[in-house]
Order: sequence, then structure tokens, then C-alpha cells
Amino acid sequence: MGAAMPASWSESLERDGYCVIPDVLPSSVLAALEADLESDFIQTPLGDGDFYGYRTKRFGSLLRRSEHAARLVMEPTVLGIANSILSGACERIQLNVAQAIEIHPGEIEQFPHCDHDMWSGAKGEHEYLVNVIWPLSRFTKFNGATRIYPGTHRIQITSLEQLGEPVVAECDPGSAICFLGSTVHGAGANLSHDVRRAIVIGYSLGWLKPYENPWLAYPPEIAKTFGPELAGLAGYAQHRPNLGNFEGQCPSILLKDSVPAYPRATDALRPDQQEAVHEFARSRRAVA
Ligand SMILES: O=C(O)CCC(=O)C(=O)O
Ligand SMILES: [Fe+2]
Repeated sequence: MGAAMPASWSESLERDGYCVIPDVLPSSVLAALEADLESDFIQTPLGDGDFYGYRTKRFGSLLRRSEHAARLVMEPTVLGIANSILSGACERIQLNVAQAIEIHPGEIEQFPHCDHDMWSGAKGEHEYLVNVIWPLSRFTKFNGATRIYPGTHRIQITSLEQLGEPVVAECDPGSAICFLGSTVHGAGANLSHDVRRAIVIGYSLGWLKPYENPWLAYPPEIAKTFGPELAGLAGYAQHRPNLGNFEGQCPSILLKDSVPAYPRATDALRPDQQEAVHEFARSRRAVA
């Protein structure tokens, strides 16, 4: 059975704080991505810290490590879901992270957390983030499948005692595990003899500081190879008004063949702002 329409998945995401969508991408895409990342998985050291985990490897910048990473970032069902959850609170969404995670045998359960706690703004009015975990290994309750606490996006969690039983997101490569930035979750303990590999692709409100610095992960020489929509998600777009500009221009000018030495600072306003500013300037010019 193919994936249902984005609208119904967004509804379950809003209702439960998560959804697991089967068969979003052919497993061959995930296998090809994993093959491209094989040497990176081997060479990357185990992490440092009780949150990242001492028996877990992580690396980012996936769009420059494999051409297949773009298939995940740009997957229309999840992109539709991220837009439907976030676009009420921003002009455009952005890529928050594209990271590989390899959990080794013996790793303990990760601290249950909300990913939106990375931003200190007020919570409860709107979502900040939609995260999508794409398993590369089959996720089981023994190898560290993500544990998600349904309904926790609706309540203020001040103690781990408040958490009920998690849903263990057991599923196969090709599935997309989606959850909100406000939903408590964490990787499970890996009690198996094999590594558990996954990709996390996150989308956040376009006016937030992204978790992964996209301009360092994907400098202009790299971002030039992206299509315009992907480049826009990865930092090469302004968020109106004028946020994220380069020399008063959309940073996407850096992806063109020739970049003016002295760019012309140019308004990038929302239509309502454009109109208000224009009216004001017109009235002032009239009396000048
Ligand atoms: O790997 C997982 O299953 C979840 C990881 C996670 O939630 C995180 O690192 O923020
Ligand atoms: Fe997380």
C-alpha cells in the first residue's frame, strides 16, 4: 500500500505528535544512500556526551556526501507535511538538519527530549520543527528504534515521571518516522549485536537559527550543484523581510556564474510591508 495523502498524515501528526508512514521511498534509495555513506560511517568517531551518546556516531552535511540525500530532503509527502505544520508561522521553511546516526551495540537509551528545546522562544503557540527519521537499518525494539511519547506535544513535561509508555517506531527502510519539535522522543537502547543506522532530516521555521549551519555545510561551490528549491531550503533564500540577506541581496546570487562586486541592496518585503512602506514613502515625497 502506498503512502496516504499528506493531509491525513499531517492530521495524525497534529493529533498524536508523530506518525510513521510506510513505503514512502523505495528501499533501494536508502540502500544507495547507505552505500555512499559507508566510508563516512567507518571513519567517523563515536560521539562524546550523554545526549549524543558515547556509543553513537553522527555526521551531517549529507547533501554533499551523497546525491541520494536530496531524495529524502525533497520527498514530496514529508515536505508537504512539514509545510502544512510550519507554514502558518513562517514565510518559508528551511532545512534544519541532515544527519546520519549510527547506534552501536551496548548504547543506552537516549534521554527523552523535545527537539524544539534548542530554541528558547515561547512555546505552545505554533510548532518550530518537524523531524523525519529515515531508517537505513530495520528498526526494532531491540536495536534502538526511536521511542516516541504520543500526546506529549500537548502537555508541559517537567519531569520524566510524567511520561507514559512510548510507541517504539519499529519499521523498515523506506518508512518515514515523523514527529513534531514539541513531541518527547529519544533513541532506544541498542541491545542487539548490530549497528542501528538512520538519517534524520529536519525542517524548521525559516526565521530560526538552524541546528546545522547550512552555509558551512554547503558553501556556494557545493550549493551551486543543487536545484533552486533545494538551495533555498539549505540557506540560499531570504526570509522576508530581508532576513538572511547577503549584501542586501538574496544569497542565491552567490550561486550564479557571476556575482556583482557591488550588489545593489534591494528590499525583500512581504506584500503588506511593501505596501505600507511604499505608501509612507509616497506621502513623504509628495511634501518634499
Ligand atoms: O536516533 C534516534 O532515534 C533519535 C535521535 C534524536 O532524537 C536526537 O538525536 O535528537
Ligand atoms: Fe531528538
